[in-house]
Amino acid sequence: RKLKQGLSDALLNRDFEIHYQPILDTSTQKIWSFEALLRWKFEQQYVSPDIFVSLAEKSGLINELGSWVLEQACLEAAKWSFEEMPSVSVNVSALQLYNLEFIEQVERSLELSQLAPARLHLEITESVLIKNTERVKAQMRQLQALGVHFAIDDFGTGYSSLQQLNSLPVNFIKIDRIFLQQLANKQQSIVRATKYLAREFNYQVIAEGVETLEQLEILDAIGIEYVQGFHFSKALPATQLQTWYNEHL
Ligand code: G
Ligand code: G
Ligand code: MN
Ligand code: NA
Repeated sequence: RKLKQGLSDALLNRDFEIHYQPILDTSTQKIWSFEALLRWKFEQQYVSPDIFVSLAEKSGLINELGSWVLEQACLEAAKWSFEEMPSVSVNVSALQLYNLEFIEQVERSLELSQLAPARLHLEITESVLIKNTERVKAQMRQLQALGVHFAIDDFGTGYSSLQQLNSLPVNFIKIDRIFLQQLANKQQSIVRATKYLAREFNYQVIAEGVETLEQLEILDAIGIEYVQGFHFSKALPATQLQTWYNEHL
């Protein structure tokens, strides 16, 4: 209960920070996107987003929180001056997509920030498509018509992923990092199969959780387009992105 009150207060005071983790283009090794990852400190300690995001979902705060993240991430991304013009990848909870105001929230963030819509990528999980499937897909198509891109996050860990694969209104598939742990044992079949299916259905693939050069080389050989992970960088405060960029790229 204390945590919930803290979260509610933090929302009033906009007492959150967004950190950004780079996603690179495998073939050029240049920056392609930054994933926005929310950070919240409660009583001097960082609380894991897994915990406070699900708390926000249960207590009805997720729309306000999600809307703030979206707006803030667009505003920050619009100020970036890296030559590649990276996109910003924002995690969106299923409950946000079920909200009828979601499209307006996205439009408002784009307008306010003047960010090119194609530079906004929304990461959703497969669970989004369990409920209200047709309405949610229609909403996603409407946003795609504006130029916004979608990625399926944590791919392979949810339900019915393969069955739905050919009808998802998404541009990218993000392979969950659990499948990268097996790369080292040379058991690459899940990543290879995902890449194969993605090619059939015209999706590009992002691998998250890349921690070693060996993993990177295997993913490159398989033809995975984009890579993210501690091998490159953890999520960094917005103020440290330029320094990281200057030192690493
Ligand atoms: O950095 P990491 O511990 O930051 O993130 C843990 C989990 O929290 C991930 O699954 C990530 O998708 C989720 N998460 C981080 N930021 C956000 C956010 O702004 N919105 C939502 N819905 N989830 C987020
Ligand atoms: O579910 P989502 O993809 O949104 O989660 C992002 C989460 O993955 C964040 O908690 C982030 O800190 C974490 N993460 C990013 N790169 C790596 C990595 O290379 N290794 C591990 N173990 N976690 C990572
Ligand atoms: Mn994500
Ligand atoms: Na993920």
